[in-house]
Amino acid sequence: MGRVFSGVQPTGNLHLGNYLGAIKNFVSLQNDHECIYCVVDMHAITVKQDPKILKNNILEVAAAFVASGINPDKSVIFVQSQVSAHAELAWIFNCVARLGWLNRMTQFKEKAGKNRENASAGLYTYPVLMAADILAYHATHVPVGDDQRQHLELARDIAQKFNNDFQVEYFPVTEPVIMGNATRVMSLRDGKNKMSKSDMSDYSRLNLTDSADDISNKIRKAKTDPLPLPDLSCLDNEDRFNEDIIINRPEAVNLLNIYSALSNENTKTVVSKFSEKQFSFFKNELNQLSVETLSPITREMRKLLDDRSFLEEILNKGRDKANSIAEPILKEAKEIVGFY
Ligand code: AQP
Repeated sequence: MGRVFSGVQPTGNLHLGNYLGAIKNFVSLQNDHECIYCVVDMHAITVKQDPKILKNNILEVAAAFVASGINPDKSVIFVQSQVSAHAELAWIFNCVARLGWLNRMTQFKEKAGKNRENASAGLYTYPVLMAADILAYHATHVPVGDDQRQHLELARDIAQKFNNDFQVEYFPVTEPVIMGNATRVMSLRDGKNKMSKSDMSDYSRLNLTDSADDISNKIRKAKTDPLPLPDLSCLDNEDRFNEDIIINRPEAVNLLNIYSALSNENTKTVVSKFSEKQFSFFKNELNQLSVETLSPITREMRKLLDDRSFLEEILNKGRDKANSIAEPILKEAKEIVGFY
């Protein structure tokens, strides 16, 4: 595997979905790859942010990276807006990407909602900036949650069209790395909706800043259905949840997937462990496991946020390293385009 790049937006309320779908995988990849992890603040301002809160949220994402186990001596950790190659390459890619491609992006449609005319132009071109983030480092692999799959396909299209338009083999075609049993963690209040930072209900998600009591309350109140936990007949030939249970018991599937991702046990093992048990029993076990996993991260994040100078040092070092990789790539891209 080549170079790994990924990012997290500093939009507050970092949650279990961000951890299991992305950050946990960032940690495991760093052992045998060159990894670059970014706090994508330029993406964050595609929707309105309070400047003071944004500043804090940037450090909070950096703290979450380090507290989760990303080693700043091994991996590059930096803030997107501090490396100008992202914005510069995004402009070139804005002239490569086609409007028709952007019109198909479902995340824009979801986030812009009915008030589309009022959405920022930045929200519309968000996936183009994401392509620039990745390709400014010639990254070949991008660990993300399942919701980012379509954006990564667009990054591939942009790389291919750039190469075709200018008759070069310059930008690599990036592979998404969507791994683990929680590639799409769903809301604790509604198993059909993604767990998300912007959900109005704090009970919909486990935040990385939650106390053990918060976690217990949220898991106790998590939506379930009246049946006991399913037996092994809910799995298909490949030991994955079958269509029927995914459609009819999304909350049970979600909680079992979360347990499986936290315990690093496969779906079959987890389903047999809780087969036909009551949710009250299962929720106690899930609570214990969630607290065991999240509390040390929360504690470490608090410690890091109390000594901001340590985090700032990591981000400064990361910015310089990121610049040293991206600058020559941007320079060559400009030459290919014909800039003087
Ligand atoms: N529910 C999720 N399950 C699995 N992975 C998830 N990710 C986000 N939500 C889930 C992954 O986390 C990484 C960072 O996400 P992001 O901060 O860049 O933006 P997002 O995907 O828009 O996150 P949210 O929480 O859903 O925020 P809002 O509410 O603002 O839309 C990405 O790799 C993402 O796939």
